[in-house]
Amino acid sequence: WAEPLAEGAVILRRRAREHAGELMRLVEEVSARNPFHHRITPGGHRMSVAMTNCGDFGWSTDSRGYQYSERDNASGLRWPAMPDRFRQLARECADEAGFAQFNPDACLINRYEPGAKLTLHQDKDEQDLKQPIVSVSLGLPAVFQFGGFDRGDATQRVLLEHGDIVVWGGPSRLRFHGILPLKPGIHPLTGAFRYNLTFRRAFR
Ligand code: MD3
Ligand code: FE
Repeated sequence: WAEPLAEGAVILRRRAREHAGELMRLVEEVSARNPFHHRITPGGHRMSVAMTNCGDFGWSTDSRGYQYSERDNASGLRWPAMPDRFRQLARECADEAGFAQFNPDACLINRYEPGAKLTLHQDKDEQDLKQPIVSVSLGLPAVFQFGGFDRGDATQRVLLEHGDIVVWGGPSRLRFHGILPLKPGIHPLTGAFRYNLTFRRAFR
């Protein structure tokens, strides 16, 4: 069932649960070709979240900054194609949330180990900020922080659990958000990890 979180943000609780096995198998296929990697922020910090991508473009960060690129700088290889099942699920969920014709060209895959976190940030490296982002959470639960339009604004906390899908669009697209340090645990499908897939339209 769809619950609004804020204007433009809809949570589809457990929406991906029945697809989780297949999604994780595809995550394994992608990461077998372009392994998860702890990238370095422009400020010189190693990210606690390990990342890979699939699709025409992938998001990454290095000393030069944040960017979408056709190749993985770490390996020099192109990103693996976005599996049809990924694209189809992202599109269905965007439709359910009221964003028609979503056609992602990038899928960032984040892997969280115990203690891994994402500090409050905005996603604004995409060309058309009218396009939503669809996020799929798999494995261990995490506390998501959802803020306002300024870094210092109050934040709400939302638990994101295995199979939860959130569609972020409209005015919510530019809200600050982050993930608190992951609590250790064991999930039957993903073991000691949490995975998050974000489907994006990087370029018009
Ligand atoms: C709200 N990922 O990859 S997913 C990210 O769980 C990111 O890995 C988190 O933030 C994760 O950039 C959170 C939920 C999410 C994704 C994108 C958003 C929330 C968002 C974009 C705008 C507003
Ligand atoms: Fe983000």
